[in-house]
Parts: sequence; C-alpha cells; structure tokens
Amino acid sequence: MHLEDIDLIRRIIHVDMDAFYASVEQRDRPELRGLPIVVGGNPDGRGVVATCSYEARAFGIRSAMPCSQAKRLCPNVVFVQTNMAKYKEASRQIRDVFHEVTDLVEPLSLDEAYLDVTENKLNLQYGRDVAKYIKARIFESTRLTASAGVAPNKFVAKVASDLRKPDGLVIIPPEQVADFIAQLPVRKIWGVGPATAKRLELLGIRTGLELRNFPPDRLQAHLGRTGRLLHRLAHGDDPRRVTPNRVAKSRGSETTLNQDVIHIEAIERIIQDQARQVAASLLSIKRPGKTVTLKLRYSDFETITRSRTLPSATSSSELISETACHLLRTSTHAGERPVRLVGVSVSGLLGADDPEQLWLALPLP
Ligand code: DCP
Ligand code: MG
Repeated sequence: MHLEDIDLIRRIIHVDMDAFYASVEQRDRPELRGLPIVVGGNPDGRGVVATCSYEARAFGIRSAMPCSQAKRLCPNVVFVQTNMAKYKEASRQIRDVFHEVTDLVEPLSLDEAYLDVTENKLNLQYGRDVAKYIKARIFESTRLTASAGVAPNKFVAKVASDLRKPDGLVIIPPEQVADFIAQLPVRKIWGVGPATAKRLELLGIRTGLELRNFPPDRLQAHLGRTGRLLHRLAHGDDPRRVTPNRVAKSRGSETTLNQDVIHIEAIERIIQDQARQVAASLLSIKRPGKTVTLKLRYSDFETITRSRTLPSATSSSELISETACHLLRTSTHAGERPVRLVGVSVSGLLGADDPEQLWLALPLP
C-alpha cells in the first residue's frame, strides 16, 4: 500500500441481522426460545422455509428448503407464520440506528445494509468502534442481535459479517485484505454465482489466491467483462460505492449533550438551533414537511419521540421550533428528568414533483 492511498481507504460496514424473522418470533414468544423453529411455510409440509432459528440450523434446515424436508430433518420443528408488519417495524428501527451513524446507508433487504462510515456522525476513527456502537444500539432498540463485518470495501465487509454469526463482529483491516481474499473459495467473491464458479473451476481456479495469480488477459478471454472485474476484486479492489437508494423521507438534527441537562430553557435553545438547521436542509431540497418530531433520550437511556402533524407543510424554522418546544413542554418529562440527547426532525415531506405545494417552501417576502 502506498502512503498516498491512505486517504482513499474507506471504512465500510456490512450489518446483517441474525436469523431475522425467527429471532423476532422468539423475542415476542418466549415459549419459542431455545427451540428449533421455522418461519414461513406450513407444518403439513407445503411451502418453503423463509428462515429458521439457529437451533433448527443445527439439524441442517436452511432458508428456501421445502417444509417437508425441514420436517424430515427435525420432526419436532415448530412452524410459525410470518408477521411481516413486525419485521418491517424492526427493520425501520435498525435503519434509524444506521442513520444515527451516517446517511451513507445502502439497505439490501429488510435486515441488511452497507454503511460507509469513513466519516461518521459519531466522529469515531475506527470502524470497529462504529460497528460496536451499531450492534449495541440495535440490541438496545430491538432486543435482537446483528452481525457486522468491517473492511475497506463492500464485498470483504459482507463476507466478514457472515463469518462469526450470530452476534459476530469481524474486522478485516486494509493490510489483511489480500490474505483474507487469498484463502476464500471463489464462490464467496462478489459476482461469482454457481455458473461462474464452475467455469472458474474448469480453469483450475478455486480460491481467491488462484484467481489473483491467474493471468488477467486469459481471465478476460474466458469470462469477458466479468473476468476483468473478478481480477480487480481478487486484488481487493471493489469499485462499488455505498449508494443510499432511498429518497429522503425526513430531515433531522440531533445532538448528544456533553452533560445531562435538566433546565428546560437550555433544551429549548438547543431545539431552536436544530430547527434552524432542519429548516435550512428542507429549503435546500425544496421539500417542506408536515410532521415535526421531537426526540429525547433521558440520562437512563430511555428514548422517546413525540410528534405533531401541522395543517400544512412547512420549512419555517420558527414554526418547527415552536412545535417542538410545545411538545417538549406538554408531553415529555424534560425539566424533571435529566436529558442526554435532543433531536428535531421533520417528516411527511412533500414530493419534489409536487410543484403547486412548493411555494410553501419559499420564505415569505
Ligand atoms: N428470507 C426469506 N426467504 C429466503 C431468505 C430470506 O423470506 N429465501 C427472509 C427471512 C430472513 C430474512 O429474509 O429472516 C433475512 O435473510 P438472511 O439471509 O439475512 O437470513 P437470516 O437473517 O434469517 O439468517 P442469518 O443469521 O443467516 O442472516
Ligand atoms: Mg440475516
């Protein structure tokens, strides 16, 4: 590695929840804890397994397996219906945690996302510390465990997050990336599906090391563009950026205080500042919003949110601030319980393609 490359090295985290649907069910139904359970499908053997608990995996049961086979592998397995609304709620909670850290979040599914934490809202230098924070906050907010991988690129981070499941944390620092990739079976490399793996095997390539040492022009002759990409990936060069693919649904600002604050006036001053930032942000995207949310975390870490929906969308810092301060005084314990975090956000944003409404975003003459 050259010294001048150091600034280019990114810190990517891949987070993936453990046995996601099954863990939600075991959390909410204590009688299922410790048992082999299958979520999805049908006890009479129809349908397929969406996922299963780690206890069921010990019997060889896996996602996408026919339920009849799951039952043969473990006759005592308990079949549980899916509850999508619950999984979506948990998914929303983990995304809120991700956005505490960075807005460079790329969700891959309900239970999985990449984050680019090279710069992060926590101002933490090490990816390891950011990942620990994320895992702890996910558990605090959902009572579910997640596994995380930290690496300089997406594909290595994703492989890493899978290595020590459940509740795992694997860090592959830049100087270990080459050795890490060298020992991987090729099917673990991003873009290598079963068909490509077979073609690589015919060329005598089974590991990352063999892929790396294979002449790139021959690889390209056999596999075309995929060959060129695989050559780069085998050298730890994953060109893909973390790209947030969500349209912003809200804009917010939050502050963890240096000291717990009890005086309500002091909290109001913080809210006024935050409202100004949020208003500026709404103006910059030309999308006023209708719902103002105040978030407080008390000194014992209990976290509450209080929201109020206005008659029409706004991007006025005064109105946002007044609404949040009203919520503060009427529906929180501020002034009685010490507060360690304050946040203001606005959601229910008008669509950018909603031009009639946009004049609301403009400051009054
Ligand atoms: N899922 C599904 N059908 C599949 C695979 C997954 O419905 N064929 C759903 C159920 C899983 C969720 O998606 O709970 C997340 O998928 P994962 O592949 O991340 O699997 P799990 O989270 O269940 O387990 P793991 O701990 O291996 O991540
Ligand atoms: Mg998962």
